[in-house]
Amino acid sequence: MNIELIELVEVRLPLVRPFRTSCSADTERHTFLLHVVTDAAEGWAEFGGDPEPLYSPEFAAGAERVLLDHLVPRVTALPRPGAARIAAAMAPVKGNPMAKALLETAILDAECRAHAMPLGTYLGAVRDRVAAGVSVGITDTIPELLDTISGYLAEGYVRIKLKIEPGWDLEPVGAARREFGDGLALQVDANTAYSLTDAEHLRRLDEFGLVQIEQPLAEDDVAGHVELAKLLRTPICLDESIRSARDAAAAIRLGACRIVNIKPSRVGGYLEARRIHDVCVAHGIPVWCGGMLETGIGRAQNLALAALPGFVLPNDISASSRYYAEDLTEAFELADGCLSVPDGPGSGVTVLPAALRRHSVATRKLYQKR
Ligand code: SMG
Ligand code: MG
Repeated sequence: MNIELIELVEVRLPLVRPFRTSCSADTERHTFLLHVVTDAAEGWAEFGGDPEPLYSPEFAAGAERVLLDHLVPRVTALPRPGAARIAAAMAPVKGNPMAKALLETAILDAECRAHAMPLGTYLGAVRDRVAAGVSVGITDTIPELLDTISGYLAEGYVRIKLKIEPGWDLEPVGAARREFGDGLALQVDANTAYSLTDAEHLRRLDEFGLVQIEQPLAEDDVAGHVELAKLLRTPICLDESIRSARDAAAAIRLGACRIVNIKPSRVGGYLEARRIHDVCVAHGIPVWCGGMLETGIGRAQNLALAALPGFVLPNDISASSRYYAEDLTEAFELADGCLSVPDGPGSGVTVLPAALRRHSVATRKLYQKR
């Protein structure tokens, strides 16, 4: 497979409702897609970060720079740039997992399409439907929150995740538990908003029977999570702290978490995501697939990953309508609390030209074969 063209398509899609977390507040998804054209097939991927480095240290303009100057030249210099060799070619460049994930994923998508193989099959999928949870942002009032949750439950989501931060934790969580009862699979995500000195306060969440508390402490505070885990009954799940299979192995061995949120973009792509899955399965640690408000492009690829056997908890992979009035691919719809894993070649979805035209704001060429 020879790469002929790599272009970046900057897109802006309005969100159907604002999404606020302890680290950011968004009313649109402003990101970019990577489109790779080879002599055998085309592939697509979606940058998992944002224009500002508020959730992850990477951000769109920085990722574009690192792709253009450092990653694309290394990968296009390979005689046969197959997905399995991309990571090694990019390894001399430190960090930047989201930028690396983008290039590897677009090439992997093209490669799978060239072999008429679904991405799920390539990764080792064992199911054709995936349980869909929904992540609920911080709202202005508790009635507004309960209203939002009630709408999602009516649609059939099988698990609710509430974003929390200091000042928006015990009250909204308690209100949700009282309103929807003990049967509701409820969990929280703090996006690093607390410190170990909040342990006594966080311990009060135990009474609400949460499935997990996600990333309460700073991303580099694995030792803090170890201490916190000794004080809480609620299982700790790590998101931001897990950047590789090695991180996952260390966090598990140290006792920093009992659950892992695997986000392919954050960990450098689907191949490293699969390695994290394998490490967790080997240790009996349940995993689920996180989300970065992906359009249908990233969503389809996340569904392929979430079809692996260790993804035993509902995922942050919701229907297209949870985020967008119009998606860039055919809309993903919820059926019995699940989304279907696409079974076509590669990610199995087609980017709709008219939708892409409506939501793209710029296209920039990163490479063209001469
Ligand atoms: O894609 O459904 C989705 C969003 C899920 O809450 C979600 N993602 O920390 O897990 C997380 C957040 C990160 C994105 S908001 C900064
Ligand atoms: Mg999270």
